[in-house]
Amino acid sequence: VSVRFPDDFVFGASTSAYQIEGAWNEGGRGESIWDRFAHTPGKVRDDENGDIACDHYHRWAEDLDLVKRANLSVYRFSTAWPRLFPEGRGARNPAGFDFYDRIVDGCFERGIDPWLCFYHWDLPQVLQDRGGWENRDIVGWYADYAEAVAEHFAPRVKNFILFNEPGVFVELGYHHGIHAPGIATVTAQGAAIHHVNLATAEGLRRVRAVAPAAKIGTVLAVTNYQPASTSEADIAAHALLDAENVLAYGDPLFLGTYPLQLANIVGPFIHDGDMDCIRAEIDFLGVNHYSRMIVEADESGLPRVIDIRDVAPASLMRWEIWPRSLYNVLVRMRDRYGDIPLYVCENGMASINEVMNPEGCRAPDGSIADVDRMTYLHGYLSAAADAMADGVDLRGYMIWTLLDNFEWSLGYVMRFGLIEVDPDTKDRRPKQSFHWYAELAKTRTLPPVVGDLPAGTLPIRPV
Ligand code: IFM
Repeated sequence: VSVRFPDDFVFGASTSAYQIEGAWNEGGRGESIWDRFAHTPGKVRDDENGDIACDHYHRWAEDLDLVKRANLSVYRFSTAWPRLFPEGRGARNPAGFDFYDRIVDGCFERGIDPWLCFYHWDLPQVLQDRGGWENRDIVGWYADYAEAVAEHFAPRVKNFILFNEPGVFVELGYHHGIHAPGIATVTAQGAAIHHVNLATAEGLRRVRAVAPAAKIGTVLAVTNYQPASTSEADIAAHALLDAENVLAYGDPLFLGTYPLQLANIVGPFIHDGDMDCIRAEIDFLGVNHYSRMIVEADESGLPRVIDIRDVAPASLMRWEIWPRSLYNVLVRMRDRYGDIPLYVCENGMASINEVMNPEGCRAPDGSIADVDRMTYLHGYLSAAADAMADGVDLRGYMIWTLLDNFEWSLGYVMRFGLIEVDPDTKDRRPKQSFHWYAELAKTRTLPPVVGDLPAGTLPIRPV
């Protein structure tokens, strides 16, 4: 039975500034924590960085042409805070505003709806020098920034996103130290969690005031964590990881509470009155989802994700490919937080074949025949349709991502794009999944996946 999405369901693509723009020191842009981190030897795989990335800063028109060619009605991008406010606060950088004006106007010229995300991890370094997300003052710094951006781009931009995946930048950047700014303490983790949540609520109020007609949402990374066993230790470890990564942000936003597991971590940073103003009446919730993760307790009882690469289908990220997990998280968000409109704001995969078997997945015309990605997308989109059939108010799907790009501490080896980017010339070449996704966006019906998975690929389990 073919799966058909409703006429008002939107298909789009998501990107983020640091991962594609490049031009890190052009056009008056200030330094971000990702510039500093990536320029520090040993922090990023092969010491790669986003200095040039996909050179989207110069090639943006070509990229928007590709979005149009893919029949997408939505382009989700993020503004780089240090490109707009090189000092983090105070003086604006007119060239930065001009750049995003070109993106927004360029979208309209092509019949694309631009969705603007204020924060996809590239904090101005000057603000990190003052403590970054550990400093409670960041609530005001962020709200001032988001308000200024919203004021400039509304009413042209009709959909704003407050944060992309706070759980990921806090956990990896302030708790485990493997992302910028590279801090690894529980104190930093607790402070950052609470300040991001206060910033979400305050940001919403301030953006709402200057863009009353806009839809304002935020985006959470919602992994489908499952305990490895019914042992008390595994269940507790699972609950802690789920609390740190998912509920730490969803619960304050929708319920005005923190999960019990975080009481000692976040508690010290909560001031009187905070919990009365931490809820935010957002208009939609973005769900970024890639995978299920099975969690066990390590020797000290702390959560550890089991590496399933050798026993289950997985992407190059070692993330399990199990489409049912998307159904699970969409239903969970609805059941826990109520009937708010949902959008999948990221979903996609880094192909093993493209890196380990590059010649084996080239079509005769030289393009990448990414049957694994199309199979992945077919499975996850079918799961999304199942969730809708079960009453989840899912309004759209934005793939991660348009272009092969800078995958943070893993550099350029993880290729999530619908479009291959030549590492030297930066020339763009659509993969077969690009055409597959364009067909879906045009017909709203899931196209069949034609072609065989390269030999040796573990089969993707059905939903
Ligand atoms: O590339 C990232 C993106 O920046 C945030 N969500 C997950 C993607 C893949 O890891």
